[in-house]
Amino acid sequence: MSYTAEMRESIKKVEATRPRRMEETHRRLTLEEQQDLLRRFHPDYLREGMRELRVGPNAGDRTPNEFADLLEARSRVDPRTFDLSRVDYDTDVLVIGGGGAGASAALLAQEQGVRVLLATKLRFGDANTMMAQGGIQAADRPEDSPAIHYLDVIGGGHFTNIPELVEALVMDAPEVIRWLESLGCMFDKLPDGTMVEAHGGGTSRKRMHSARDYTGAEIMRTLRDEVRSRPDIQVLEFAPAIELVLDDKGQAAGAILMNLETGDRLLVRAKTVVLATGGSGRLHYQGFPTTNHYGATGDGVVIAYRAGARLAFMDTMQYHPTGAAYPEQILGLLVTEKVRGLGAQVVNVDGEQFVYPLETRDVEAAAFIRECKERGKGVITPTGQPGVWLDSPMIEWLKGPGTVEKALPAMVRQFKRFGIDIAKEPMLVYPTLHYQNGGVLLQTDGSTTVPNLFAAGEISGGVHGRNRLMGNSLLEITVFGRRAGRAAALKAKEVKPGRLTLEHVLAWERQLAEAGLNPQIVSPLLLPEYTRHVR
Ligand code: MEZ
Repeated sequence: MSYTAEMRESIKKVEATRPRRMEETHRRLTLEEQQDLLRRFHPDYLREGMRELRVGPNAGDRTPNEFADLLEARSRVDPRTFDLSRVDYDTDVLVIGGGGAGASAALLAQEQGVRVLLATKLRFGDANTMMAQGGIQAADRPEDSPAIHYLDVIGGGHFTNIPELVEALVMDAPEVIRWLESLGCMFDKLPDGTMVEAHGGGTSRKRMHSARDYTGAEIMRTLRDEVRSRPDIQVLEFAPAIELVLDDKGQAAGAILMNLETGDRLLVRAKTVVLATGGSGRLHYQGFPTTNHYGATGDGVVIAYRAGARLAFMDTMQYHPTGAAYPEQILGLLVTEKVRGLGAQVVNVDGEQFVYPLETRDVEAAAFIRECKERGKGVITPTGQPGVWLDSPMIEWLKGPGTVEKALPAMVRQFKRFGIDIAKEPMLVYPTLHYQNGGVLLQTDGSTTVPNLFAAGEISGGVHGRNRLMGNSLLEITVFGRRAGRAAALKAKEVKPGRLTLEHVLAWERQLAEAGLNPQIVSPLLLPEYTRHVR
C-alpha cells in the first residue's frame, strides 16, 4: 500500500528539514503554556464529552458520557430470582481479571497458602498488559532514586496524584524488576549484563526497562507461565464477572460469572475478591480509536460501583499521542513512545517541529490536535484522517543503522505489512485512546471502600492523578497486583463470612428509580457493540 503521492510530497519536506533538525531540539513548554494547551485541545476538557453521575457514591462527579451510561445501567442479573444457595465454586481469594495485575495478585495470594481462583473474560493474558510496548519504569541506577521517580510521577500527573499511592509505586519498583527477572522475564541488557534503560515523556532519568518493543507481552508471558505452573491456582477462562456478591455484613463475598459461550451464570463464593479487570478504551470516548484489547470495556468499575465502591479521577482519560493514523487498517494502534525516547521528532506537513517530543502525554497529544485542527498543518489521509509525522528514520541517523530493527521489531512489522519501512520513512500518527487514568479508589494495600474488596491495575484511580507517564502502567499492575493479592490473602484468613446477598443490586434499582432513571441498557458491557454476540 505504502504512502499516497501527496503524502510522499510531504515526506520530501520532512527529509529536507531533517539535517537541520538533527541539530536542534524544540524548546519545552512552560507550565502556563501546557495548561493553556490542555484546556483548549485535550479531549478531557471538551464539556459535551462528559456528564455528571446522578446515582451512587460519586453522584455529582463528571465522567465520559459512555462510561456514565454504563455506570447507571441495569444489572445483567435479576436479584429477585438468582439462586444464591447453589454455589459453583468456593475459594478463599477470587481474582477477577487475567492481565498482569490479576496474575500478580494470584501469585502473591497463593504464596500465602490460600485457595485462589482467577476468572477472566477472554483467554488468560488477553489484556492491555499484553499490548504495552515501550517499557516499565524503576529507579534502580546510582544516578536515580525512588524519590526522583516520585517527583517525575507527581509532576507528570500535574500534582494531582494521591501521594501515598505514588510512594508505594516507586518504592516497590526496583523489587518488582528483580521479581520479574527471577521469574524469567527477559529484559534488554548490555553485553556486560546491565539493563538497557531509556527515557520516556516526563522522566528526568533513564529508567525505562524494556524487552524490545514488546515489554508487556514479555511480562505477561512470564506471569502467565508462573500462574500456570502453580497447580493450586485455578484459572477459569471465558468467564467474565457480571455482578459482585456481598454478604449480609456488607462485605465482598464472591461474584456471579457468565459462561461467555453458553450464557450460563456461575456463582463463586470467596472470602475476599481482587478486581483487576483493566481499562475501558473499547468505549471509544468521543469516537476515538483505541490501543486497547477487545475486552477493555470498564466492567470491573461498573460492578464495583454498584457494590458501593468509591471512584476517583473518573473525568480523565489518557490519549496516547502516537496512535497509527495511516494506513486505515491499523488506525489507533499503538506506536510506542519508545520511538520518541530513541530520538524521533514529531513534525508537521511542512516538515517543521512544532512540539518537544517528550512532553507528558496529555500535553503532547493536545499539541498534535492543535497542529491539525487549529493550525491546519496536519497531513490528511485519503479517508480524511489527520495526522503528523513521527520521524523514525532519525533514529538510524542518531544511533546507527539497524537500530530501528533491533529496538523496535514489533513496530517494524506492524508497518512493513503495508509496505512502509519505518527505518527509511516516517510514520503518520494521531492521538488514540490508551488508558483510563481514574477508577476504583485504592489504599496502598489495594483495599477499596467496600470491605474485603481489593483492586489493582488500570481499574484503579489515584496513583497517576490526571496523567500517567509511560512505563508506569506495567509497574502499577505488578506493584499493586502484588500488594492486593497479598493483602486479600491475609484478610481471607481472618474473614468470618456472612450470608450471601444481592441486596445491593436491589438497592441500586431503588436509587435509579428515586433519581427518575429507567435505563434500558444493561451493564457491564463485556464486549464492544461491533463484536456483539454475547447474551
Ligand atoms: O506505559 C505505556 O503506556 C507504554 C509503555 C506505552 C508505549 O508507548 O509503549
